[in-house]
Amino acid sequence: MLTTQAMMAPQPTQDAEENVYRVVERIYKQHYYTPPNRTKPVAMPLPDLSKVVDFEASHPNLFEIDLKENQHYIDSLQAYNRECSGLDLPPLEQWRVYGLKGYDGFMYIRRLIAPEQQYYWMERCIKDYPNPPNITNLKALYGDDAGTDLWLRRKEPDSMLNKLAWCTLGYQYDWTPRKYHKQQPVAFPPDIASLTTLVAHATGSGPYLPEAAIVNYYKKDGNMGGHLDNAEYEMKKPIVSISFGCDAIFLLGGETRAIEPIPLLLRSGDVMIMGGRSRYCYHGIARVMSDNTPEHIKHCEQEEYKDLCSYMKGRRLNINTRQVFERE
Ligand SMILES: O=C(O)CCC(=O)C(=O)O
Repeated sequence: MLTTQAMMAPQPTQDAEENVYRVVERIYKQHYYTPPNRTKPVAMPLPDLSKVVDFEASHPNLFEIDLKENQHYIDSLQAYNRECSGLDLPPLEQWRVYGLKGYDGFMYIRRLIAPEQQYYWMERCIKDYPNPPNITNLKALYGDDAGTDLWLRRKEPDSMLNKLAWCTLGYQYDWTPRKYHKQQPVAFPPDIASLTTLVAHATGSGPYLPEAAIVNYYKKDGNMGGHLDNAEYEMKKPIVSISFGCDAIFLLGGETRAIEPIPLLLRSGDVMIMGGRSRYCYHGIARVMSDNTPEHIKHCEQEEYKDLCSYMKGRRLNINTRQVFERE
């Protein structure tokens, strides 16, 4: 059932029945529109957020998951001890994990990464991950040299930092034949591997071998269109997705675009797991809430992170990992 707001939104080009995902996406995504009697676009008011599921509040579709009832708990405790050193995560029994009714295999861990730890991850995303052998959208556009040491070169007149949109880690997806090449492994960052292996174990998806990841860099008011992530040969293992920076409205749809997506509010330091049938669902970022820069970024007190936090104002980062190949 579409909301009144959806019906008032500009009509999509395709049949709405086919494209309910896009109709909902437009509600949240649009910042400007041109009224019929005007030539210039005008700013839209903030969309109605009353339907957005906030994991910090109660919602009829949310339920809490007790990891101790999970048969993998003991396993994950061992994994925790093995993997957690240096990650500084809360003890496993303090993790707040939520499921979403109707979305098999979806889980959400609230505030897993504390603000002080978020600085570490944001720094890695901006300073380290976009360097070779990892590929960035800039390398794809401008060739080999582009994109290296973007942070160090950020004050140069031709700095490309602002154009950084994504970087890929580990196995590289080859867009021409649309596949990963098993014979061409690329080293995967051990810190992301430890974190996401632990998360997958603890939530019942172990063993998990993160082999490829995308880091997304969202600018002010950015978004990412609805899509499926179905290029991996191993689809039984989840996508583990971590958010940093501004809040965002994530749409979790169904296995076709005809199914109305549910809007979820993703916050900095939270981790989302898309396994089970949710791994096959359309999803995307309808809106980065650029006015909601978290306090610890807006008013960073740690000298060494001040520049980084100033770059992060109005922006969002996301790391998402996948196991690509079936392993015994
Ligand atoms: O930014 C996000 O949270 C979603 C990213 C995503 O869906 C993707 O990279 O495939």
